Amino acid sequence: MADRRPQVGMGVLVMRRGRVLLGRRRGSHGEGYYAAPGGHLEFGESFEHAARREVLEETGLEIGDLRLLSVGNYIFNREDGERHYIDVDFVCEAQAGEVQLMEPEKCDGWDWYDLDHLPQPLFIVTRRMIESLRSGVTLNSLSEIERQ
Ligand code: IPR
Repeated sequence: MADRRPQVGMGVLVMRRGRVLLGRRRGSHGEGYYAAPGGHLEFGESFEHAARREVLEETGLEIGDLRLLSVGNYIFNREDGERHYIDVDFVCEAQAGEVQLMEPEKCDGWDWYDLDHLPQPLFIVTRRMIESLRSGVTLNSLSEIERQ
């Protein structure tokens, strides 16, 4: 079944003055969990284009140079079944400009958080991204599939 194949997700840890941009997800799996901006890689799209597009679409922010942060293999439980994602995640600095809530149906609101005072609960992908930021480890385990 083609629709049972994994999809490719993208996450971007956007930073400004040492703080990270997170928002509480709504209307999809991981509802109620705080997550970094991100979404699906579109057909024929580069990682860089997808990352810049998703951040702009969701927050109105332009971002600087991107650095690979983490890669993960995730399964999400939803009422309509499981979704399997390979997520490729980046970190960058925000460029000048105010953050805007561009997709209120997908997020309760964006805010900047100190790494020592992160909101809870964190979306599993975002938790992994922050762990990677702290540890420098891009891929935790070749054999593990993480679930939320
Ligand atoms: P969209 O494309 O709706 O922004 O996707 P998303 O935020 O549900 O993210 C999809 C990939 C994640 C959940 C691993």
